[in-house]
Amino acid sequence: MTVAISATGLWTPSDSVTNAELVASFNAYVERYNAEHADEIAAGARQALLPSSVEFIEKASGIKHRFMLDKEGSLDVNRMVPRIPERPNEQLSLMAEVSVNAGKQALERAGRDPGDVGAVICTASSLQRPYPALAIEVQNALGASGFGYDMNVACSSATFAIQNAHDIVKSGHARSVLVVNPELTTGHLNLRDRDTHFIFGDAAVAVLVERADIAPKGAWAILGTKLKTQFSNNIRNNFGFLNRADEAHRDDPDKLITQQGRKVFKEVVPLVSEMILQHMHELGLKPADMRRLWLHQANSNMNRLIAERVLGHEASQDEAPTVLDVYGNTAGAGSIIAFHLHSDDLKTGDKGLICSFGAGYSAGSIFVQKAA
Ligand code: CO8
Repeated sequence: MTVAISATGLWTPSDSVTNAELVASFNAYVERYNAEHADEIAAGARQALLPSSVEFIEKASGIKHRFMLDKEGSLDVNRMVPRIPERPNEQLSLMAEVSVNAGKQALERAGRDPGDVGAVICTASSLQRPYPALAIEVQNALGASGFGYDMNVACSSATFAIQNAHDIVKSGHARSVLVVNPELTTGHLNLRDRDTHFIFGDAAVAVLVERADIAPKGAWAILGTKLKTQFSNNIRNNFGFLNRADEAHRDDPDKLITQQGRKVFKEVVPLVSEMILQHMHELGLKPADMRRLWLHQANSNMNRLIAERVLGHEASQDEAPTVLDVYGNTAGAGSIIAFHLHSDDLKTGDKGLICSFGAGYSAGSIFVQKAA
């Protein structure tokens, strides 16, 4: 039985932040920090902080802009953390709310009622709480049947969940599975860290995975899925429920995302390109068969190199679209945003690849073909 991606949905916050705005806030913080510690810095007892720059960010990452849940709190130099008031338990939680927004859009685009959905998977690089599972809250809010569960594979959260959904449909546990991937990354971003403050943005996506024989016209048949992991500490976040048991380190910077960006770049490019080429070979596909690559959106230079290694030539924006300039890195949601925004123009029979890569390391590839 063939399994298909019937439709996708996308939710973005209304707050929009340019590099210039982000850098102005960061540099104001640096100036204040250096002034406050001027004596120690002059005595060599403390290192001065260095300013950030718009030119560096654009050249090193390709990011020009991102959407954020709360611009005011994130840019306020006295705070530099989004302001997100807690909600009472009776109210839909924030991650469930943005998931429902993206999920409803995917269902509408597929012409599907929520009651047709037999399972919900909520997948994200950071989950709002351990339990009850957000997926079950989303299932309840939508009025879907069956079951729901949460999972987390950092930037590969969406592709790993699509593979789970594919297997659920294939084995007959459900005919329609809704994958929701709410990425509220700015909640776990250290806006005082020069190396990472510019990288992430907020968004939520949804992917409806169904039996191909019930999928709507123009759905995407899944030709094959492949997942790979290889342990690395180069992207790490030590936030967790045991933090409260060691008060001395509870609020250290490693309880937010930290990364060795250079090392990640060098190690992940060959890992992912080789994985894609091997998967392509296993499916009997050739680079020339690929109409489009929807790659993870972490860094434009990284995507350029991976696309070139896969296709055998430098890829155009049409062959490997980038959404980094507008969205920044939205963790698991990046490749799905690229697919959501840049797939309607493809024709019946066209083949493409959705591919994610990130912390773990983790990588997921999903080859698809547009159905009639
Ligand atoms: N402004 C100005 N200069 C800067 C800045 C800045 N903001 N930051 C660094 N520099 C300087 C450095 O000090 C350095 O100076 P020098 O040469 O004098 O030492 C110089 O610029 C070069 O620095 P780098 O070598 O660090 O710069 P790179 O060219 O490597 O670019 C990047 C840095 C953009 C981070 C790049 O390495 C990169 O994108 N790497 C890939 C990272 C990646 O793919 N990460 C995946 C993350 S996604 C994931 O899985 C996480 C999921 C969790 C999401 C939720 C989190 C919130």
